[in-house]
Amino acid sequence: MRQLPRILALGLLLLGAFVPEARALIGEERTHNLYYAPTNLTTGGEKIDQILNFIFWLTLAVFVLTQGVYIYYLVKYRRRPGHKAFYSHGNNTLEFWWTIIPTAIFLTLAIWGNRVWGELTQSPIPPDAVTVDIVSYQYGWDFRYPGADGKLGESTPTGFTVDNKFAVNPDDPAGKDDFNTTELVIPAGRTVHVLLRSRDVIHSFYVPSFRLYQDAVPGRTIKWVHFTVTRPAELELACSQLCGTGHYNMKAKIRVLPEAEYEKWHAEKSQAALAALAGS
Ligand SMILES: [Cu+2]
Repeated sequence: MRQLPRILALGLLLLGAFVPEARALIGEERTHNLYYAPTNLTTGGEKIDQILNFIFWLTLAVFVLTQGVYIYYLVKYRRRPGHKAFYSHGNNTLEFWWTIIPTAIFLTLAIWGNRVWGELTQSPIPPDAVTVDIVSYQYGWDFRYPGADGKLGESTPTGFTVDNKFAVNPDDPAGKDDFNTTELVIPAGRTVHVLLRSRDVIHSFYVPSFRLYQDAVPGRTIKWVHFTVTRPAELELACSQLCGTGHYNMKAKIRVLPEAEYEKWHAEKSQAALAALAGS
């Protein structure tokens, strides 16, 4: 009986291979591009897709080329009566080129990838960006937003407690109107800057539709992740580092709203935070 969940999961997978309706039970169907990744939703994600697509076509070309040459010679030098085997000692010119060309290709990919990473993470963050403080833990996510003042209260990468789950400085006035949520709500068309922390072990902020993958490391605040989502969407944030027994269930909702709707949501939330403060 302990095997039952596994048997069920395997049955679902097999069913999914043949019955399209059953695929919905497993997850979102991914048929949008070469890698079966979900549709890209960020401005920066296009650059990541360019690299992935280039690698795909390059790999395909190399595969066809090498296998073609291999099969050609396999047939050409097959065993036949009257043809003697010839022993080759190698060819230095060929050795040279098939070392130089792959080296150049790998260097190009490394430099290109590094540049894109730099562009996406080191580019200046616009002043009107929405900042969200994200704290990961075994097994969930907490989100903290600045209130009406647009400023998050001071926090530290360590010092989390049961009562202070964002490790904030309680004396910082900027933090008085901040509010928390358990879902990530962000506007479309405006830059979002996320601060990533972890309360316990390494977790990972992974949103395939954003082409974004960044670890949250205990004792650090990761400050370089920022992105702009192109249109409203309902997505899921899933932890992508095996962080313990509850890892499979470490997820949170992501709601990307039209900007006006986001503004309304934010105003309501910060007013409620202020009202709670006045009441206490
Ligand atoms: Cu995790």
